Amino acid sequence: MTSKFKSVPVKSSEITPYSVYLSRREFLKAAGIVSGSALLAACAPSVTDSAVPESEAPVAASELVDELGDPANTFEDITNYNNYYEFTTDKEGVARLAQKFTPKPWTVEVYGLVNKPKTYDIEDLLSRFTQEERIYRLRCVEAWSMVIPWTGFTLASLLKEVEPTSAAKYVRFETVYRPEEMPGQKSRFYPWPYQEGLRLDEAMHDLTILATGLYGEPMPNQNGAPIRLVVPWKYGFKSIKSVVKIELVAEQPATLWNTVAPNEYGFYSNVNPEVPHPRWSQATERRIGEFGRRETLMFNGYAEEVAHLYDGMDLSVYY
Ligand SMILES: Nc1nc2c(c(=O)[nH]1)N[C@H]1C(S)=C(S)[C@@H](COP(=O)(O)O)O[C@H]1N2
Ligand SMILES: [Mo]
Repeated sequence: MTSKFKSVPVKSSEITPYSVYLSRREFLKAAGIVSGSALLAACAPSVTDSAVPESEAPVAASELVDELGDPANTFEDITNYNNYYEFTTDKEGVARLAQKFTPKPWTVEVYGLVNKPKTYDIEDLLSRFTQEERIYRLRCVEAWSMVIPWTGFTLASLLKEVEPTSAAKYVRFETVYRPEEMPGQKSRFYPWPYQEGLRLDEAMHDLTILATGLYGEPMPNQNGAPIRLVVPWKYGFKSIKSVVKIELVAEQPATLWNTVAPNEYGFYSNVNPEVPHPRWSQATERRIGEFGRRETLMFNGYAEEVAHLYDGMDLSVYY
């Protein structure tokens, strides 16, 4: 089964807090039906239907899988295997180093080619914009991936509020610069602060969100607290963490990875199994928590929604 389900937004009232989620899982375990993540897949045969009250099992299962039927990674995996070079390049060391980071108070400045520039407090963003759950695949350029149940809101809803002018063609994002809290920012290898960018139509796409949490919890520090970009059809490095500035600009902005290694990390960086990284293949990936490898999907499985954005572009060149 392929795209029977869409990654449609859900009402915030339908979001399962992590605690409730856990107790449901415990319930399912007690009922003897959680013996492995495969059983949570929507496609799994429903041999246990009779043993499980209808209000429990199908709801829990549907909240835990993406639209392809792949189960979400565990909270444990998502929060202990991270790329966040401001802390360390050791993926398993980010969680500990990020504990000291203070995500509050926090403001996000939205400015540049807009009619109504505005600086938002994080509380503002949380109350003003409907928080939805989005279960997305995240595909790192290093060829590993996870499925993550984010909460957040569309970047489009924020951009509409500030009214980009007709001169605005791109959006530039910047991560906080706090070397005293982020030891990796003392490294002179990288041009801090981390920057990223999107074309305006990519930024306005409904799949593009500003995520404020995961598993119904506020965003963990190691995942980019208190607010980070998530662009699910692009390699993970485009999904910039701990954003403090969003600037509407006329020209394609510089990005950290494109500046450091332009031949390895393009501006677009759409997931594409057919275009290898100069140093490794992108044809397959390792899903964290699984054995073996899976085929990488064009646009990370979101082609139906986003391929039209790149009509006329030579996708074998625009890495
Ligand atoms: N500011 C900042 N954002 C960042 C990164 C980073 O090092 N710094 N790493 C990127 C990369 S390479 C990936 S794969 C994802 C990882 O997100 P996760 O740790 O929440 O899974 O964050 C991206 N955003
Ligand atoms: Mo990545």
